[in-house]
Amino acid sequence: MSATPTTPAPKTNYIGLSVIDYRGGKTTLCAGCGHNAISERIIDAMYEMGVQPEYVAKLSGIGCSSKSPAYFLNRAHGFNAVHGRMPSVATGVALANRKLMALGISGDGDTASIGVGQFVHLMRRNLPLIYIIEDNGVYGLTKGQFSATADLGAKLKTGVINDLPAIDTCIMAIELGATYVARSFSGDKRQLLTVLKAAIAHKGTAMIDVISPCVTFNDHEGSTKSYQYSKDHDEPLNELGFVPYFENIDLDYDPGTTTNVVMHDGSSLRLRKLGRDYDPTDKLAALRVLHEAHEKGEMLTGVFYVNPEAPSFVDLLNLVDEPLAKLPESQVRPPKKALEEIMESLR
Ligand SMILES: Cc1ncc(C[n+]2csc(CCOP(=O)(O)OP(=O)(O)O)c2C)c(N)n1
Ligand code: SF4
Ligand SMILES: [Mg+2]
Repeated sequence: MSATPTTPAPKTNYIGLSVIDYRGGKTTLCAGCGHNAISERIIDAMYEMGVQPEYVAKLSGIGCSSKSPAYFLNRAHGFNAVHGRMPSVATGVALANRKLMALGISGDGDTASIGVGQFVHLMRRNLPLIYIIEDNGVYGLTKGQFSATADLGAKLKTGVINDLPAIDTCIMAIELGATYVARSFSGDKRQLLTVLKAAIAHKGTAMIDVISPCVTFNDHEGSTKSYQYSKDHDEPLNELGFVPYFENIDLDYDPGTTTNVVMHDGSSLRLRKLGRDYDPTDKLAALRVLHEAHEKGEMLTGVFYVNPEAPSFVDLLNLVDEPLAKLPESQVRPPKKALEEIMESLR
């Protein structure tokens, strides 16, 4: 009698889930859009880090990029907000339920054009939030106009030249107070995955600008956000390695060539030097390398700045551990007597 063939059990992660548990709906974005590759890496990072999908809140604005949370983590919470206004919704979510991991997905238009005011104030607060910009230099959803991250001199398919300097969202985020700031490329699987895993281990604002080519409107010659241009100009600042806290593998590293940053949850982010001496905890050095890269025309990628010790907005507000959303009315509403006293004091 022949044995009945059995299907091998799916591989599972640290919390016993398979990668299927992290997937989302079928993408409706263009085939080859960089945003799809970022969704894939988010799925991989959440799976490898053993994040419980039901404890993630996906927040976004408007744009092709902001649609993409529908294509990963089906089991998570989701809120597709108004164009450029995701930061205020994310702030509400992160404060109302600090047990959720807040994951914001935005576009370069959503962040650096219409949303720049909200972005600026979000970065000042060090809210526990992973903020990803899927950066293609154009408004993909409305047919490819330049956004504020488009480089000076970049050319549209129609021949229109961008005559304004670009906003560098990493420089802004570092300057304003974000405590984990990185840039990556949707075409660099390994680097992007590591950047995302370390962001998951970080406790304040992790701002990641991911160059993500728009194959339909900004992938031609003359574009500085195309696949070819990004491949030709990608200059990694450091080679990244990451050891999550639950693996507890004491991999050897040479402190002469590698900087080890212990993240808040005990994970290790290892940054191996590539040619230059660089301290990722030095804010001024981070700003300097980014400005220098602009002068040289390099697309510098890697983790530029990390400060795992800074108090987060939740620490600053001294919030209770219990999610505010779950506290009974008796605990969130001042008693009648307190209100009467306030009224009395205003007489
Ligand atoms: C208040 C408001 N203004 C303008 C629009 C039109 N609009 C929709 S998406 C978008 C730009 C999206 O660009 P980006 O954030 O870079 O996302 P991408 O589509 O490139 O991923 C604009 C201007 C809108 N939806 N709401
Ligand atoms: S229009 Fe551009 S950004 Fe939008 S889905 Fe297509 S390739 Fe992606
Ligand atoms: Mg865009």
